[in-house]
Amino acid sequence: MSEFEFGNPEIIEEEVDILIIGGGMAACGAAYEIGPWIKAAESSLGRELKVKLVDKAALPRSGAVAQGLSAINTYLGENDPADYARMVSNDLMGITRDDLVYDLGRHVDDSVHHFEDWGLPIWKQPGDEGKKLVEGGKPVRSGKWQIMINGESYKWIVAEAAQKALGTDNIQERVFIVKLVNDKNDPNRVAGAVGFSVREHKIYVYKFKACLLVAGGCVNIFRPRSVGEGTGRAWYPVWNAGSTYAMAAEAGAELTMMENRFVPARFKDGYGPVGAWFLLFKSKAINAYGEEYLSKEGAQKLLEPYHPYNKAYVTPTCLRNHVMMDEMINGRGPIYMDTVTALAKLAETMTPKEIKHLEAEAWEDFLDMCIGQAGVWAGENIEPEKKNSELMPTEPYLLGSHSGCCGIWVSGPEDLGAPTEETHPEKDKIPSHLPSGWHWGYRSMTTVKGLFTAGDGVGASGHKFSSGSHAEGRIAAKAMVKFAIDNKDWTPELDTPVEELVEEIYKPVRNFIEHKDYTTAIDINPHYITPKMLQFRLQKIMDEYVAGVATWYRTNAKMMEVAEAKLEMLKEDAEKMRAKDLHELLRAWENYHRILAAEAHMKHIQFREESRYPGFYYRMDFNFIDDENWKCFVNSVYDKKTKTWTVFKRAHVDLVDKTQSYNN
Ligand code: SFD
Ligand code: AMP
Repeated sequence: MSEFEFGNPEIIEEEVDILIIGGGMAACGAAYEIGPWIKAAESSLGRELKVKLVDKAALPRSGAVAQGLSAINTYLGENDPADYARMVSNDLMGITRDDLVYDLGRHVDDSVHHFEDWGLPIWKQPGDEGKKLVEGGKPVRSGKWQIMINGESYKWIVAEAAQKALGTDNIQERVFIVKLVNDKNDPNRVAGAVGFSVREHKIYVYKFKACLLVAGGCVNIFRPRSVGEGTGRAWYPVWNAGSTYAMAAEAGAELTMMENRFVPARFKDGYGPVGAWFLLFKSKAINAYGEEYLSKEGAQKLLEPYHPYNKAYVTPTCLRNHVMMDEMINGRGPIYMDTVTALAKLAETMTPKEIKHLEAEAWEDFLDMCIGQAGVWAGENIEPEKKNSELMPTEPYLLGSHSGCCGIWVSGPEDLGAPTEETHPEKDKIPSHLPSGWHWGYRSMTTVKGLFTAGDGVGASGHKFSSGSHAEGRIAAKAMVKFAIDNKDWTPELDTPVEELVEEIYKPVRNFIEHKDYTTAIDINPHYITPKMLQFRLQKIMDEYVAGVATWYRTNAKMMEVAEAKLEMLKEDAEKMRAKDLHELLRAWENYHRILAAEAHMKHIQFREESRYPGFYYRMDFNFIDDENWKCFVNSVYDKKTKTWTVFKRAHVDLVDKTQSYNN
């Protein structure tokens, strides 16, 4: 018997000025920045600003930072934001928005200073312990951009500041937003959002002037390496279900670079991140024969064709994978992180006490952010100072904040982006849609009026990480407050009646109630499919045809034709997903979002007839980089009425001079 048999959901309607969808790093940044405006807006509005933050989980442990982190990957310190823009561009193979990246680079440190003020322990150099960053305390840098933290409680700390700024009454936890609703009088504007409680029988209908959609990236559209007993393990969080991309697309927002994905090299089976090992412990990856494959002559040959994108000191992330995969495919695997040599080398100049501390740090790196990896070490009797650990490229993830750049096309800062003779000697060649850079509206606003995004939502940038996502949330928040004040006399009207929206959300419930008695086995029914089974089908299609691990990340036009046909059938069957309880309703809607995000990913890969990111994916029918035709953004717009995608090119321009040599 299902709990849904006891009646229809209660409907709660609320009108606010600003709705924040998500409770992760970007959302917390936005909440922190908006908080003081609740009262301050009174002078221009004649009343308080109404703001609501809705998160599908609980703020202190939601989003990608839920488990904590052991490093802040973006802290500029003494570095130049222009150099940061160069690094991001180089790592993402030349196609990024310099205006967005530079703008973030010049603002991100302020968020980190706040984290420290709020209580986040940031490692300091000997002699500077107890001295804050703003007081000149020198952080322990693992790399040029990264600093080390004791970050198990990172999200708690950041969430607490957000709660304090916004007020807990303005935060609604455990509400999953299903879709945005366009405005009745202007289809290119958002007016509302609908969702449901994952704990109670309640549907929430929000109306607003502006909305920040920051529901993270997309995980689990590809069959993960962890199956069977390991199902549910992933590197990026499985609760990032593509909601940002899917809801934005359905509302009509232009997406960008959805072909991009991140395939991280990770510690095998536990998905432990590698950054601290490579950067802090100075460890090397080796093949089965003990060779440092990345510095072999063969590797240099492999990388030669990509020279324009391999001119920085650090080989781009995808190209590092490219070399690693070549080793594995050609029988020189397994690949190992040589923890033994790295720790021994560091220990050479240490006292026994310092060595013990070092070994503890090796464990803490995982205990702070990826406990499962510490579990694998314990379970497999791995002591990193005695035994090396295997590395493996994972299944693909869609994200815009880490080492990937898919997402939504947003308006950039006003004061950057208009190319001048100085920033761009070939100014005349800049296409006409860029006369004033990429600024067409309020900062961080998408191409849909009133819809803003940040963090994983913003495409064509990347390498923002936790700190950058927080800073981007703050940047968007300022613009949204301005937008809400500028539009104070505008009243949102939903283009769809509330009853229709409620019926749509509860369709999986109706599917279940109507057909459940047809069978004696609750999961087997010709009239419905469980969300779990549907997810397996999506993962199989993407894995086998759209360059998942099954084909070593390789695909071609013909394979994607098959994928397209299968996805069409999957979408038909998705209409028949069942929800026997609120948990399955959540899973059903996450799947709808995943399917749309997956479809966008595939459409973009189909469109881009080259292999821009070797090591992330290969179009085997165009297995090269073609700058002449494809050094451009690939953008797309989804039409929710016809359910079709229009994919197109947008010109790319370097606003920061990339010809300078730099050392990242
Ligand atoms: O080690 C809905 N990240 C790292 N960043 C760093 O700075 N240092 C590191 O060390 C990093 N590493 C790392 C990282 C992430 C993970 C998982 C691991 C290791 C294991 C990356 C950052 O965490 C990441 O860049 C930011 O968190 C991105 O921020 P944002 O705000 O874009 O996404 P989010 O934090 O995941 O938040 C999403 C929120 O949305 C909610 N949500 N709410 C309502 N309705 C819906 N439909 C919703 N769908 C989602 C979620 O609950 C959440 O609150 S390392 O690998 O390099
Ligand atoms: P990861 O742990 O792989 O998510 O990486 C954390 C940070 O370290 C990111 O800023 C990465 O770009 C960087 N990083 C990871 N591996 C390497 C490497 N081999 N060389 C240089 N930077 C790296």
